[in-house]
Amino acid sequence: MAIIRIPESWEIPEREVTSEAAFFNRRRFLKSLIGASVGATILPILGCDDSSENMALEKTLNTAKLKANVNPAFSAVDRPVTDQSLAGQYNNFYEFGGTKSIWPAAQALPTDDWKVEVSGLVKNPRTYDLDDIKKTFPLEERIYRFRCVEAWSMVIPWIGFGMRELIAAVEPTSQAKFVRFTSYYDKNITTGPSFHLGKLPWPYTEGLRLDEMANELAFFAVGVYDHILPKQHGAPLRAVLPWKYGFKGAKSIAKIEFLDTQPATFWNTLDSHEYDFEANVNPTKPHPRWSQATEKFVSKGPKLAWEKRPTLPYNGYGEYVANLYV
Ligand SMILES: Nc1nc2c(c(=O)[nH]1)N[C@H]1C(S)=C(S)[C@@H](COP(=O)(O)O)O[C@H]1N2
Ligand SMILES: [Mo]
Repeated sequence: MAIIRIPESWEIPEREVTSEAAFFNRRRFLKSLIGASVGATILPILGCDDSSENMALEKTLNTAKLKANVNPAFSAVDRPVTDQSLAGQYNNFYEFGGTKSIWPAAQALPTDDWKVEVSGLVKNPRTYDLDDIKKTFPLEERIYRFRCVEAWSMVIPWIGFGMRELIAAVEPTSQAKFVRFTSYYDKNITTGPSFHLGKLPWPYTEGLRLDEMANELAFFAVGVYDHILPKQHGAPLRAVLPWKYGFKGAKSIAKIEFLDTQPATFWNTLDSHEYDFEANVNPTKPHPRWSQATEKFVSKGPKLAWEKRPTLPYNGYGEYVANLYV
């Protein structure tokens, strides 16, 4: 069946992927990343080769160490953990561009003195800095399956804490029925993909029902692969909701608000047919433009390679969450 459709203004045109200016800026950027520690002499005069690009990538992933005991309930899944450098070079973070290769651009995210405001319908509103978060909430590691709505998947070892711990600390009032996460946004830094400058409903927002947020699986990550979150993964705090499509997991969260009505969210505002608010992983419910019955799994490196796998209802987490949707 061939469907001819007119791309929306915010979709990625071919030129975005191969833009010459972007390519050369990237090279310059990669050089500046490596230059400081290694010295420019090893770089070929004309730009970066494969190995220097790998070194630049490794540098972005080599953030401060962060160790936490693995939660035995989430210590393994039915497939291998995705290689750290694959997960760190294939990302979605539209604030930094419309391709998967946003890791160099994402290094512009300013994470020093990060504050997270928790407000709205709560008894104890509070602004946390990252030290407060690490001191207040017991950190643990969880190995979770990760499924993007675009039908690729990974397995990621996150470090963080259950969202229910935050609920217990701030005590939502009886009027609170939803939560909204708002990602960092500064139009001079998070410049987005060039093709739709000014047209997207920034800042990136996402949301949950309060009972979804209180589920055991709902998680805030501050680390991954035994390090604090690299910027491309949404440093310093991002949401991880393994039974939902990846877009629900807002990165670089600056604000968490408890609300009495369902909030408008970024992708849902752009196209409610393609990106519903609930967004539970469901192999029997196709995306309007592709099937969700299978996925391309990114496993072991060193190079990006895809393995076809069946997609599981609720991404394999039905025993924890199916009762939320009866
Ligand atoms: N702020 C923000 N959060 C975001 C996104 C984004 O573009 N901006 N992309 C989402 C999507 S579509 C996915 S698949 C995941 C990707 O997370 P990862 O790059 O750490 O794998 O982040 C989600 N969170
Ligand atoms: Mo995604």
